[in-house]
Amino acid sequence: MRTQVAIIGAGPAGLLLGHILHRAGIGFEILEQRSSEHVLGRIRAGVLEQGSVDILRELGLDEDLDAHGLTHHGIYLQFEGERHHIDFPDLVDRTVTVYGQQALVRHLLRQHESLGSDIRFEAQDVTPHAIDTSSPYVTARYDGEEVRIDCDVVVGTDGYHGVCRPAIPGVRALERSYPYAWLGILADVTPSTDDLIYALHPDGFAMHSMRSLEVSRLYLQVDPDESIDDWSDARIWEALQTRLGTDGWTLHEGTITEKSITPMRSFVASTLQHGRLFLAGDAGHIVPPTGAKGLNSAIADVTLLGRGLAALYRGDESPLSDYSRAALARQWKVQQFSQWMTEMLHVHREVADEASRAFRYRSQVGQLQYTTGSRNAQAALAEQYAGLPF
Ligand code: RFL
Ligand code: PHB
Repeated sequence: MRTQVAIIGAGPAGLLLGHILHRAGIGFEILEQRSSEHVLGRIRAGVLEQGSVDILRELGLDEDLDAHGLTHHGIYLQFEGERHHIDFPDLVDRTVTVYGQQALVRHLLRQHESLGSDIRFEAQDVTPHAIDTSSPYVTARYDGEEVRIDCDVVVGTDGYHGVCRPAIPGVRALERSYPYAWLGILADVTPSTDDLIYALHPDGFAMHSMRSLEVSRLYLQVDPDESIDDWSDARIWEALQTRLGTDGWTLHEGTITEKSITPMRSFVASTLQHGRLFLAGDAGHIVPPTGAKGLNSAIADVTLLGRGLAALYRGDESPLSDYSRAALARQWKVQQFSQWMTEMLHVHREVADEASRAFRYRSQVGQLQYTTGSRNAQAALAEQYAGLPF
């Protein structure tokens, strides 16, 4: 078998890259190790930057987004029992859109079905080969048969645990982990807020997001070694009520339909390309979810990579050879923003002595007071949250 671009991984990065290549008239094939049901069942991210929305519009992939996406004009930062709004249109003339990754993946897949795209789910032992040469290929087992796909370029959109990054000789990991995790729930209840609430509370971080006008998404900071079995629904609501509570506001409770704990990590690969292999999305970098940047970074990467591949097939290799440098330059700005939001909003229980812990907490309150009190600081937050240019 032969194609122009072999894409490994059918998450949002791989599926969107397929659409970008289709638009450019470039042939592709996507190999995904999981079933389509599994891919469609993953919940994950919820916020799209304005630039991500613009890309989906340009590609004509905005029908479902327009029907179900919720335009948001900012976020709330809450601390010391008070809530402060950061107004994005006023500060930077931009908005963000709440639109679940699950809905995006469903729409991208449906559109691929109507194009008749070549996507192979449940492909086993997917392996890139000869990436140092101009004739790379990918092998896999599919429907009990060994397949070999010859191609011009291999793209690894196979997430953090994929096979493509380790295939790059000498690739290094620049990373840090955090001494906390997020317990996330989906609940059948109308959101109790118009914009997302990010709250620092002495018991830990809490957040109120949503998926629709009927479904709320909420998160709690927990210790990374905690078990979800120790968090009954009643205990979760009680913690959310305590951490998100403010005078005169009610958090409405509803049936919890999903709950899980996610560890938090910052990670960047030292390069996103080697020969004819390119990495995009979580395969190349991970952020803690506090800044809502993971999905958006995946969209930014494949946009850049798509432009590079289109130029390659017009006979100009230079944008593609600059891909890793350009994508990582943007990614490091996103990394520092995600780290900044994360450290400002979480309780640092790992700090051993009480005086240092109290100092840390009060300085975070000072940081939040400065951020909410200064128009310049608010604008810096708004500019980064609503998204840096692609
Ligand atoms: P994905 O989504 O992990 O997809 C990778 C795909 O590759 C497949 N795969 C393989 N296929 C073939 N062979 C192999 N050897 C393979 N190994 C893996 C996998 O099965 C999978 O289908 O990566 P992608 O496409 O780069 O997309 C990245 C995003 O999923 C991720 O960054 C976001 O979900 C992160 N994230 C958030 N990002 C945001 O922008 N805004 C948010 O609000 C936000 N919230 C979140 C998040 C992630 C979370 N979790 C659970 C990690 C909230 C949470 C709780
Ligand atoms: C979500 O809705 O899942 C979500 C929103 C904002 C974040 C993280 C997650 O920062």
